[in-house]
Amino acid sequence: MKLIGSKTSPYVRKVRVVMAEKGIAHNFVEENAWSVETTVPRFNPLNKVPALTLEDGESIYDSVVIVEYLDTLPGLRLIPEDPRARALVRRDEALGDGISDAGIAMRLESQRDPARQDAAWIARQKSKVDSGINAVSRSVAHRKGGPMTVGDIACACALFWLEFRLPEIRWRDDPVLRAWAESLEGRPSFAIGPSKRRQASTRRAIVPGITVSLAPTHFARTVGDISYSTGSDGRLSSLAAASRAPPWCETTIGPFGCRRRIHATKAWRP
Ligand SMILES: N[C@@H](CCC(=O)N[C@@H](CS)C(=O)NCC(=O)O)C(=O)O
Repeated sequence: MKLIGSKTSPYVRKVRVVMAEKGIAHNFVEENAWSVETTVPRFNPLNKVPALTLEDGESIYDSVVIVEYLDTLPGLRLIPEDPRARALVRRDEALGDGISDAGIAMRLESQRDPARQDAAWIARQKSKVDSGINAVSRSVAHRKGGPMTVGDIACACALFWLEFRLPEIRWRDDPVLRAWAESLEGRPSFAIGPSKRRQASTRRAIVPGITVSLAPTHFARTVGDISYSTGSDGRLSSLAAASRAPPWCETTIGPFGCRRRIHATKAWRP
């Protein structure tokens, strides 16, 4: 099997976590649906990732369809058989995917030229993200543990994506979500994709002159109290230090794919 996707997509990450949990051997083909040279339409006419090619060459797409298929293969079951329990797990999967949909819509809109941005549209998507996060918290609190499901995986991938791309949405302030997220992050299957745990390995130094190096595919990070993100053109799009405005920072950002540096011009005191 061949999984076509990007390392930063929450939907792709959901599929990768399921594959890791079930021990399904596959090749991961890294592709960016937004690149002019993308090959994704060969596997999904909608030019979206993930897509999965099966042994006979047939492609299936949409993470929901892929995950449902994968769960029929041998290994840990992540979607229950019982119709009601199944519906609740699929609902939570839809919740996680819906948070990702709204978060991505918010981010795409806020990356447009400021004069062309629609603030009402961004606010509408933000309200879906906020109420979605509250619903995840309620679902986790209601279930009080139990086996991990595709619902947990979808919600966790959405929230980790938010932390990666929109770090100002501080869902970890909710103790229920924090404990749940930490228990999932501890699983080897979640070691793939962007996460707080991986940030430590990309950190070079956090000193008054802040220097941060990024893996090529990572263009948003929170390191210590510093949150920053860059657009796909590699230019800095946001930078924040805790509740403090960032005028003390000067940035030198290399071209996309290169090491980027964020350099403070003055000593930074929290
Ligand atoms: N419902 C789809 C959503 C897939 C999706 O939107 N993927 C994004 C990557 S995060 C993408 O490929 N976007 C490209 C585009 O919308 O043109 C799924 O669950 O697979």
